[in-house]
Amino acid sequence: MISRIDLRGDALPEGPALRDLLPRADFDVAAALEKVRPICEDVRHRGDAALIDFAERFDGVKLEQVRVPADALKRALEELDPAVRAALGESIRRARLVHRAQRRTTHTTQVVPGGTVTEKWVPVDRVGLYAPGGRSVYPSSVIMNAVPAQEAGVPSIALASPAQAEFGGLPHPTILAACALLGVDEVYAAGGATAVAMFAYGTESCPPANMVTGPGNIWVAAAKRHFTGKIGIDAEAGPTEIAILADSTADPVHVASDLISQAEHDPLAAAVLVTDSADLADAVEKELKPQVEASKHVDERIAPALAGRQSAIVLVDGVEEGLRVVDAYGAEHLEIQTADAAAVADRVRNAGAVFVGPWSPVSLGDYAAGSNHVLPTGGCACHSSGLSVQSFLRGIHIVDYTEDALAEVAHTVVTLAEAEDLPAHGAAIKARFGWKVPENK
Ligand code: HSO
Ligand code: ZN
Repeated sequence: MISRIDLRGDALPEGPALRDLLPRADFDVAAALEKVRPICEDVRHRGDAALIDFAERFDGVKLEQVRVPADALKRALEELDPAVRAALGESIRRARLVHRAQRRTTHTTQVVPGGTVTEKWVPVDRVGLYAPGGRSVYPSSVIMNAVPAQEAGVPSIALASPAQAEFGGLPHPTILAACALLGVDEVYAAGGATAVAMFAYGTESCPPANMVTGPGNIWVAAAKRHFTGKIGIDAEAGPTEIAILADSTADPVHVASDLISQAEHDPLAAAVLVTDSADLADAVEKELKPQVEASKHVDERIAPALAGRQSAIVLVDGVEEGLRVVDAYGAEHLEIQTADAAAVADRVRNAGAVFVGPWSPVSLGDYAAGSNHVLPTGGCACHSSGLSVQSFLRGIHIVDYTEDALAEVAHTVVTLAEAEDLPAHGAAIKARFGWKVPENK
């Protein structure tokens, strides 16, 4: 059901060599790029007409318009199961608490008397959020994208999600209801690469956005890569990953259920247990079987995800070695289920999010911890963070020097300009002081 990698005994190799020993899904965005390019070009040239044609081809529904009418959003919220509405409300409330605390404040540094640099944080003007359809209809992801954008103060927020034939060409009603709850009223029925292209280029009905965020399949990731440099993106989200660093104190029932919880997303989802306890490894493996059998999405997702080359139980000599392994792996989600879990978690350097101890499972973070669940996958946690208020802000430096403050540093600028053979840079300083470098006072 799940393979084993035994790294006990010999010393662990360093960084990239260690990473090569660890399991990971193939997720070939480059190959998908070729297919995505003509789709993006078509949206660029034919706008809404292309979106309507692609919805017919990919989603099997003939749209009259791509923009979702306001009354459809209102109706979706009215018809939403009250229990789901309350749960979404609580999820939003917690996410707001955490994301509001991430807001940045303007800060001014006085470098010298009369010379200041102010760092001002400005939200991007317009953001396009993407919510997948098909296998993954996740209103929780609408929350995880919209809340940080809203808390960052983005003035214009739109959302796209695939047209669903069974709902008359509208996106899934729970996605619409989540939008209505969040106050996101600009919604489009567009899916995959076509939605990213719609936001990147703009169409007759959708003004272009500066940035696109949100999870999606390989086509969404490829479209984001296609537009990198033209618009901002969050990350090329790949299949979900959970890594668990556990010792003999961990409960195998919890460990198995948490591995399965993320395997439930995708046949390419990764579930990795890193442990120094062979007994725990055996117990988890034993526990997986009945739990998998009792699960819902076994054949299409859970069983292939656990059996795939991206999932494994990795045996190590101790928690210290385990820490090195999980740092080399850089998981999207990392659970620490060891004695003194908080101290171990504190030492983690590479992970999208860390879940500490037996009462902080990943599925809590997926829905209602207050943390964000849009996190770096595929080892990108080694250089990137998950979605946050910061993702939607730009820090602008405002440089304000007086004549005296400039005179004081003129020599430094001129010297460096000459060292770089850029004398016009130095001249722009001298021009202000009678074409000479002012004497230092
Ligand atoms: N675990 C997914 C997010 C999600 N889970 C949405 C449930 N719904 C990636 O972080
Ligand atoms: Zn999940």
